[in-house]
Amino acid sequence: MLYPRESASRERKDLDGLWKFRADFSENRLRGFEQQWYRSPLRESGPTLDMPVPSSFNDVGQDRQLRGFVGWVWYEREATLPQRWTQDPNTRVVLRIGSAHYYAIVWVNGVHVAEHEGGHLPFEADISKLVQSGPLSFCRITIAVNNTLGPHTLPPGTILYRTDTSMYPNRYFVQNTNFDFYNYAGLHRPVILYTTPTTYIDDINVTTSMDQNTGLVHYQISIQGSEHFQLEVYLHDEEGNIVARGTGSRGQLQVPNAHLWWPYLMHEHPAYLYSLEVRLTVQTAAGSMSDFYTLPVGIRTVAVTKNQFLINGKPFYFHGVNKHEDSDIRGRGFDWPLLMKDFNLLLWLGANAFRTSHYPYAEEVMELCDQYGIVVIDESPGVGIKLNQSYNNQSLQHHLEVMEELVRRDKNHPAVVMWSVANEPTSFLEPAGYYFKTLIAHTKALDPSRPVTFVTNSQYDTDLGAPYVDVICVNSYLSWYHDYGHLEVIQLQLATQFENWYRTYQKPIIQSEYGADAVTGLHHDPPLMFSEEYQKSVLEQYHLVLDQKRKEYVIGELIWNFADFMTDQTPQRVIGNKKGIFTRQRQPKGAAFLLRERYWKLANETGYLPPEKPPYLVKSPLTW
Ligand code: GCB
Repeated sequence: MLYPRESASRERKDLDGLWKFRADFSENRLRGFEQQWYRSPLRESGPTLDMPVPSSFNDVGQDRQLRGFVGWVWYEREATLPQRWTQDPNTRVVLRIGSAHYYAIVWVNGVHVAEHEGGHLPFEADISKLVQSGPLSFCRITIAVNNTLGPHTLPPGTILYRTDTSMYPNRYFVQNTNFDFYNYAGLHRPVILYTTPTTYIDDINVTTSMDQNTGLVHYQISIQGSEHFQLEVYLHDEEGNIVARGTGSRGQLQVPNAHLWWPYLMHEHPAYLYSLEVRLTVQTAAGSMSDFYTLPVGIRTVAVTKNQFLINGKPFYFHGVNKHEDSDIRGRGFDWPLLMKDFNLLLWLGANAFRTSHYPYAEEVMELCDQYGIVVIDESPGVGIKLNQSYNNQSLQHHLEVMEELVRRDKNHPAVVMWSVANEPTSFLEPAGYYFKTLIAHTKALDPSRPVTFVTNSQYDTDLGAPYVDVICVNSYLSWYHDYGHLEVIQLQLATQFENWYRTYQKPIIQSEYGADAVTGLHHDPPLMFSEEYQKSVLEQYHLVLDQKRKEYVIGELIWNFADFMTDQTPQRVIGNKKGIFTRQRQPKGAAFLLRERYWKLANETGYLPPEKPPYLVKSPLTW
């Protein structure tokens, strides 16, 4: 699925801003459907709130009930359309929702146009007929969103009905989940309208390889709307020069002396991006019609050996973070200032990679990773898969579809070097073997160019999914969730962990999570749990072992977590998870400085890098 870019043939209208909003507090949560709230403006069926989009609805207001609301919420907004969108029969008008968590139903002018399951991937509806059928130059968009998670959703959840009326009110229920982040909900990413001609470039698939110094760009373009068309493709370098050209819907472009796409800190000119300009021409009875789309292309290769991860044939060591899409007030809502702050912090830190724990991130994030050279392990929302029933056919089928949507969306990003199909499933349960075998094979079939993994916290000798992954990604919280306070056991336990996994599988290993909570500003020396000193000490102990094993087969370390983030309320969480090396407001804890020293040292040691840190030597991202 192509990211909606403007071009000479495509326009885009952003619908960000305040939408009308109502949560359906009726007992069965179905009043909105019973009364058909989509039929007429929302204000006519009852009171509404103003709700910002994109944003989670949870933390914007002062209402505790709305914060924890489970069920259907209704969004509505009217959009005025340019006349040519509604009058020109050769224009196709598309409504695109970047992410609606979790299940969404969409109406335009009261007519059902789309339904989508899954909170982290975009979906769209062709609404041309609806907006071109009458004299109206505006349309009313209604989106009902349900955040309920069940045994077969991704992530899974359970609704617990509390029936003891001596303890709970009538029909009382709570949403339970098996993951450690708040189930924020709403319209989390931009909602837009865009146009294409009625015959249009529907999708482009690009893979790249190298033959000596010549870059090879293999492309495949799919067209909708007509079978008779001409296609021209032009590959531009960063200066705008055309370096290769082709025709037809598939082919191979050759780029002599190609500039490769290198990760941040691996090359003095990281993240080199070419632009693939695609021009479609169709002859119609009314004359000729054109569509134009330009896709950024990074030429790079990825390969895995039994103890290395190779990018462009050179060993790559992941030194980075795990993130969340999470911040004050907006919850999981997309926000440009926050995004830039996060990227500036990654550059400052010397991080060359992150994992999209535990769900796909916004497309704008992936674009920035391409532009800055931040390598991505792209994870599906397969988190919290714990119960036996979450391995059944219905769950598997949905998981396969989610991987299809994810690969379709992110396949062209050079920054994405590996897919992660899940995080910490109960992969020792009997049905997990077939489940992960099928899921990983399917993902590889969708994209043979990238390795596939899932992140495990099971034991090396009982994990039934590990045989199918290309890279072992293992999480451990030594001296945190057990052996509390005993920093002295970390080195031995970590070395044992690595040796067991490597001996069993002979595959490269990433320490995909490790860390400790630290309440910012809380100090104690000698270090005690929850102090900044303890967090640093845990990291230091891990680093001693990582420094030995990275000479053998450990190919990366990703701290848990980049920043503090919101979770459900539990006795273990003090307004969220505090394992961030930055606070939720993105201010550094002591551990951030420790990691900064380490990451720059690692980059220096591997010899790729100018010896100074930003902002002095690295080009300001704003000029890239
Ligand atoms: C994990 C999970 C992550 C949690 C983290 C923690 O293993 O993958 O989602 O937040 O541990 O802090 O407990």
